Amino acid sequence: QTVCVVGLGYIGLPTAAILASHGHDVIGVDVNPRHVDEVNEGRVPFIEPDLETVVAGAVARGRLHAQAHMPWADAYIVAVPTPFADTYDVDPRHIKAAAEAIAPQLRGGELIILESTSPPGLTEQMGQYILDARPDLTLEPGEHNTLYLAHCPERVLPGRVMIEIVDNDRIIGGVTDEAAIKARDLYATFCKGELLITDARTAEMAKLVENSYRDVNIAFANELSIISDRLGIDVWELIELANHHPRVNILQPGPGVGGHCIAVDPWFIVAAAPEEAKLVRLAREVNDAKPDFVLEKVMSKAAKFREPVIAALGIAFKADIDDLRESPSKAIVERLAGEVEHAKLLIAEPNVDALPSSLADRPNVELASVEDAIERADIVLVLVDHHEFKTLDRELLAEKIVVDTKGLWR
Ligand code: SAJ
Repeated sequence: QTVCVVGLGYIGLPTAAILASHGHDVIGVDVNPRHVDEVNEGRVPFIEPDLETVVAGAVARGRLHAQAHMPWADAYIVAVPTPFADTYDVDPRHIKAAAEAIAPQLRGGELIILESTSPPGLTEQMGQYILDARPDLTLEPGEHNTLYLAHCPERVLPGRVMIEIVDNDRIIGGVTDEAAIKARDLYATFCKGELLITDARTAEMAKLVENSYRDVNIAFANELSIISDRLGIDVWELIELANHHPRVNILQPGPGVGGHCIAVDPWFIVAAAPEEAKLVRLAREVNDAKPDFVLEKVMSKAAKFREPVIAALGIAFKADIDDLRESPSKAIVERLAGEVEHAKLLIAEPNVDALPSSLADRPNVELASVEDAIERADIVLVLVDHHEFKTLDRELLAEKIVVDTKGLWR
């Protein structure tokens, strides 16, 4: 079977590589020529453990090939970005472009799977984009010109993608029952988890609900941290104690919620049901406001110094990754650099070699080793629980003012 994977990013490329290593002939399509070239050389344009080995092997055996133009294939897997527009509703432009590129290639009988995170209805909308371009085709099953359309959301955790892509259970949402069965048969060739069949809308919603569940739980933890601060209680001890109850499992507070999934997906639910999605919206607002609380805390400490030196530990969006996108820690540091007068900011981020331009261009900001940053600082601000910080010599912190948003050094 020839499978075409559209979009060779964090999800598309691992999926293409795994399919190729399970006997499929895979063509990866990407609009970025640099991505295409790198993949054809067996390289990966971002960090993900074990991915490069599988990509290089598949390319060397001739099973995986990348190109810019859309080919014909028995099955298409679409994994392009679905960002939100200003209104918090989805911006479907990449889905539309993919659909319009696939449409002219189709002969009837093909399976088309949308993996990108989608608000309820987007899979059907993608089908409509295709049918608008190809009125000679149909979604009605059993005809010579039938297209089989399904939504199979990805649920892999960055950093564990190559394990989770095979081991996780998968939700398979067919626009028709026949499409769901065809999609299930394709995933069965590489997926060891359970393959759970439903309709496309429920599958779309299930993915959004999983990430919202986590967002609501983290918002609860973040609110508890603010309440505990007011009441003079150690929130980490509090949560640890409460979690001993067999039916309680509170997540951890932090400087806010980042990444491109948990901080985005709940908004699709809010956009789809604005009147009803009260708790989902409030959780987003609580998590988005957490950086303000951290900022105020640091500013009140900094006010005691004429020229405060602040060591900021971590700017990634979570522990032990190099991903700075949608990072609340990075946003906090940017605001500190702009808003605290005469402050000097020393940033320790062991996972990057250089600061992003939003920070690098500022005269009062410097990338430093964690030891150097702490030694020179008046205030030490912990923003990410990277493993390098956990094992630090506590002697370094004597006489420092510490603002610890991750409860590392309790
Ligand atoms: N965070 C906390 N406290 C916690 C856990 C996380 O503040 O107790 C913060 C993190 O620091 C980070 C953000 O939340 O800023 C998100 O991190 P994460 O590790 O919870 O999730 P992501 O965004 O890396 O990946 C999530 C995963 N979804 C779930 O666990 C339900 C992953 O399985 C999904 O595939 C991914 O979103 C996605 O692509 O949707």
